[in-house]
Amino acid sequence: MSNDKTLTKRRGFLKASLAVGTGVSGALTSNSASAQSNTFLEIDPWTKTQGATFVNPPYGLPSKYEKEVVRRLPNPAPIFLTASRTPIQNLHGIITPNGLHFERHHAGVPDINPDQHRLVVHGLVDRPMIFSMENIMRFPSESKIYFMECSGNSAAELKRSANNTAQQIHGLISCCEWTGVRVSTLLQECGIKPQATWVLAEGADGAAMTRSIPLSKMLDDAILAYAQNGEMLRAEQGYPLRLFLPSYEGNMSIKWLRRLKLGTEPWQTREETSAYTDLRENGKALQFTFKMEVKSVITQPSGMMKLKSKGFYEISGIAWSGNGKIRRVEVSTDAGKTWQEAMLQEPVMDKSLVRFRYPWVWDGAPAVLMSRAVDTSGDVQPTMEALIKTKSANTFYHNNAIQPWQVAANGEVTNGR
Ligand SMILES: Nc1nc2c(c(=O)[nH]1)N[C@H]1C(S)=C(S)[C@@H](COP(=O)(O)O)O[C@H]1N2
Ligand SMILES: [Mo]
Repeated sequence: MSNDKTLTKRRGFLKASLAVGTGVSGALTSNSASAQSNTFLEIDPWTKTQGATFVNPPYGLPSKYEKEVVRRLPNPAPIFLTASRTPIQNLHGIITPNGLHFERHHAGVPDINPDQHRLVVHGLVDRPMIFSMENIMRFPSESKIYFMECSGNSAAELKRSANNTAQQIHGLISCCEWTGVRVSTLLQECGIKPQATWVLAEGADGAAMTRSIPLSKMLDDAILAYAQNGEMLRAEQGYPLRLFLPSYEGNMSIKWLRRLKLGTEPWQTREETSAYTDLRENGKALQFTFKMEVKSVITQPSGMMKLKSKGFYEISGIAWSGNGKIRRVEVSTDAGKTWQEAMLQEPVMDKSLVRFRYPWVWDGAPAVLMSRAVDTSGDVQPTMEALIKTKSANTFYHNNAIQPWQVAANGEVTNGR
């Protein structure tokens, strides 16, 4: 179904809710009623005086009424506090504000003075080099909007242990405009030896996080990023320099990047042997499953929210795929029996989050809401049952299954079965 048709359908929905006097039209009626009794036009105290000037510190903060919109730990909280999650259910559009970008670090956040930071490029290159931040920032740059997802995102939902928010289940996903230098630009400066096929990337944190990356990916779209959403990286995102590998599992986008080494095969580091592998039924583990697969999640309404009354709701959420663009998102309000096409917010970009919207009139009966994304490669987001069947019951990383949200008759929304 085209977006035009979806629009026509949406108008139909609004008409329907007007006819029964609920939802949006209900809200509009109550406003005009107060206008008639003249209370609506009364002048509020904050309109009668001069407002405060520069109440915020020079670097501004969100409104004090938004203080609940923060990064949070998963529920139940783990023993080691190693990740905080993005409040996806409170965000609009596709961009994650810098203060809300999820964090995942294996040995805390190092304090690095950019004047002292160095990036070493060595191994199978013609000219091994050491770059300062000043050197790196003199190269031609680019800015691109990309999602990043931890491959452990949504893992807890494979067991469905607790009633949780979208943030606690799926909050290891963010999307920013990343600015930096193409890795290919820097590697060309050093000269790539013809035998080179793999690159080792190492971080300067206490974990010295290290991963092997195919040279072809490094020469394709990899960025040495120093800025996110218009400002220099946040310390927790890898200040002053991180590797950014669009569409690959977040783990490979090495933060606090200090070293690139070119070689002929993967180095079999800790993070590609003991972790970040996909255990199959036969006890063998798949290595190097780099790409994050096609996925979507409804963020409004979602877990632990409550629908206050019957009537119109805009179902809205985010979709993404490591294969490229999202082609279509379908929404079901009857537990997957029937599916309708959602509207995709333009621009629909490669390896970026996409916002989808679908108009819904809730009749007050229990309902199950689901979204299913399809990407331009033709991949379709699987159900949890299908995912476990094709992958394994041992699956932990790379859970891209459909998330059902149950709406109870009292309006409570849960992920629980
Ligand atoms: N040096 C270093 N890089 C790292 C990590 C780390 O612990 N140390 N964590 C990785 C993991 S598992 C993920 S999911 C992403 C998270 O990036 P973020 O904290 O900016 O969201 O960084 C990756 N890069
Ligand atoms: Mo991760």
